Amino acid sequence: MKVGIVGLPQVGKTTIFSLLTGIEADPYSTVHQKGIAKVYDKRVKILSEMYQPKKTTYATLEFYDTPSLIPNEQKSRSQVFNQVQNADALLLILRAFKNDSVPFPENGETAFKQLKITLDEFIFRDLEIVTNRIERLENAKRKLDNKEENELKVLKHMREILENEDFLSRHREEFTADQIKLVSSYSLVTLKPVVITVNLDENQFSEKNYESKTEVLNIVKDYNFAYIELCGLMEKEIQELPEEEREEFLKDLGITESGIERLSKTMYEQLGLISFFTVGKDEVRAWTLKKGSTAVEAAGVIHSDLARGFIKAEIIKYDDLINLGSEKEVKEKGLMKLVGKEHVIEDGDIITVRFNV
Ligand SMILES: Nc1nc2c(ncn2[C@@H]2O[C@H](COP(=O)(O)OP(=O)(O)OP(=O)(O)O)[C@@H](O)[C@H]2O)c(=O)[nH]1
Ligand SMILES: [Mg+2]
Repeated sequence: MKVGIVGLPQVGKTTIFSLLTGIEADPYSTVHQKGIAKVYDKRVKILSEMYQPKKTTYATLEFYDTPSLIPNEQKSRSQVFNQVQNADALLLILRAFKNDSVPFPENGETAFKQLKITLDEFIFRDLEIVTNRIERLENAKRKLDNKEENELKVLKHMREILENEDFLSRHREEFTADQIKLVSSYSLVTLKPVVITVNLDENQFSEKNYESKTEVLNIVKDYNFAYIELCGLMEKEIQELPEEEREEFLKDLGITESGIERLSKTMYEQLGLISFFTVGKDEVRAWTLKKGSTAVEAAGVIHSDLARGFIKAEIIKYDDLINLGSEKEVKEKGLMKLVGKEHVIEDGDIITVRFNV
């Protein structure tokens, strides 16, 4: 899964990118990077303690940092959005933290103002693309085929929505899945899942409040965005702690999970993803799957050979394993299920695929 980090100048994009990926990014560098973030999941750690495998592998998300999005500058807009074209979701960073040495974005001295400005940029970007394509189709010096005629119709409908300064995702039900497919190569940004991430300072974090929060939350609800608050600097401190001290530190702050853990979870929810596990002496591993996927699809995520030669899958529930203490107990209680290809996998399933080579 690929996630693009976008936002106005100096809101903390690179700081959050570094936190997520552990890549020490140079904030003055003009080269923008991608990096892999581990999806923290306590269950993986617990399974690993149980099986003592040679290797423990967490699920991952891929993040892309982008340059400052400068309002009303077409060049900046293309530069930023071209970098996140293939992203499955966007992390939109808003700045609330106070820091006298870092200026707020122009006209964006509250998180809400930044949000409005950024959403407009999303809309301009899609409007540009949709309008260009409409012109190209209309000026074609030949008769359009059926598919192109359909596409033109879809694009015109989309243009109308965007001209009303609205997000396409808010009108999703006005289009069929096939219609959306017709325009999928344009990677329209107002159709992508969005996670609003507000970067707070320590005071705001402990007060759970910042200026314009109510307005931000109204938009989040209205647009069906996911939402998370982070304190960039505090996260850095948490990350630098040895693992044993982390939990204690979080407890002192009155929270149970670091921002990065919450962010992974939010990302998973917004993207409709679940985790399943494979366990054994060699490796304990978490895998990512779209909600509603079947056993054979899960097998395919592990290896295409497992999907091709799929016979059955053994499934035990993570909770059963933890409650009963061992695979043996789970089997004796009859809680291991043997399932076929079409069985729908649930979050926390531990899977062993039986297959023909
Ligand atoms: N006090 C405080 N400062 C922060 C926080 N996060 C980032 N900063 C500072 O804000 C400045 C900008 O942070 P960056 O992460 O470089 O922001 P950016 O959005 O990547 O900036 P551009 O790429 O130039 O648009 C840096 O000087 C950071 O040290 C925070 O949570 N608290
Ligand atoms: Mg940056």
